[in-house]
Amino acid sequence: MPTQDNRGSNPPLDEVYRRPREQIVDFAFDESVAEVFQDMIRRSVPGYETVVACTGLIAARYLPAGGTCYDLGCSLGASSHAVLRAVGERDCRVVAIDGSEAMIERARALATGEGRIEWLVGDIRQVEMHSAHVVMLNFVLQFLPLEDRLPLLTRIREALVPDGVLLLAEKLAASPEVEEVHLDFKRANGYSELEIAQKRTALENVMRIDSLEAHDERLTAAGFGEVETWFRCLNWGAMIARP
Ligand code: GEK
Repeated sequence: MPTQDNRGSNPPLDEVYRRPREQIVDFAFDESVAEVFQDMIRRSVPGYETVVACTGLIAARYLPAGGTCYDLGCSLGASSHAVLRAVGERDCRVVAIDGSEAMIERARALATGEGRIEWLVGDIRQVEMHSAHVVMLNFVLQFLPLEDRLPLLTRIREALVPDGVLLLAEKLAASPEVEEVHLDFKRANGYSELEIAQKRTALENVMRIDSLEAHDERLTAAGFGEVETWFRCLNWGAMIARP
C-alpha cells in the first residue's frame, strides 16, 4: 500500500511572497495560496509528508467499514486521501471541511474518482459532527482564535464514538535555536530572506502557537483521557488523543 500522495505530483511553485510588497496584509487561504499550497506546505513544515502519511495509517486502525472520519481544515484533502489509501477498499466516509472555497474547489478537482469524500465549505467551529470514529485536525487549530480552541476540542470529544480518536498536528512553541533551525529548513528549501520575512509578517495576526504542555492541558480540559505525542520534528508535532 503506497503511503505517499501522487496527486498533483508536480504542483506549481510557491512564489506568493517572492517579490517585495509595499504592504503586507494578513495571510489568507485564497486562490493564490490554494494554487501553490502543496509546494508551500511541503517546503514550510518539516515532516509534513510523514505526518500526513502516518495520520492515514493511524486513522485506518480506528475506522471500521461504515465508519466516519472528519478532516477539519482539510485544505486540498491530503489527510483525507492518506486515510483512504490506508483503508484500501473499505467502505467508509470522510467528511472534509475547509473555510476556503478556493481550497475545496481545488480539492474536489484533485479527487476525481474518489467517491468516499464529502467536501464541504464551512467553518469548523460551526460544523455538525456526530458518531465520529476519527477526527483529524492537522495544522489548523493554530489558526483559530485562542478562545475558540477549547470549545472546538470539547465538541470533537463529544462527537467521538467511545473508541474514537482525535489526530492533531500543530506548530509548537520552541526555543529560539529550534525556531532558527526551522528557518534554516525554509532557506534550504529555497525560500529567500524576503519571502520568509514577508510571510512571517503576514502570519503575525493569524497564527498563534501553543506549547505542547498547553495542548496537553487543553485536551485534558476538553475531556480526553489519554494524550500521546507520536511525532516531533523541530517546532512541529503530532498528537493522538483518546477519550
Ligand atoms: C493538510 N489539514 O494538508 N474553518 C474551516 N477551515 C479553516 C478554519 C476555520 N475556522 N481556519 C482555518 N481553516 C491540511 C492543512 S492548512 C495548514 C491545513 C497551513 C483552514 C484554512 O482554510 C486552511 O486550508 C487550513 O485550515 C490550514 O494536512 O496552511 O499551515
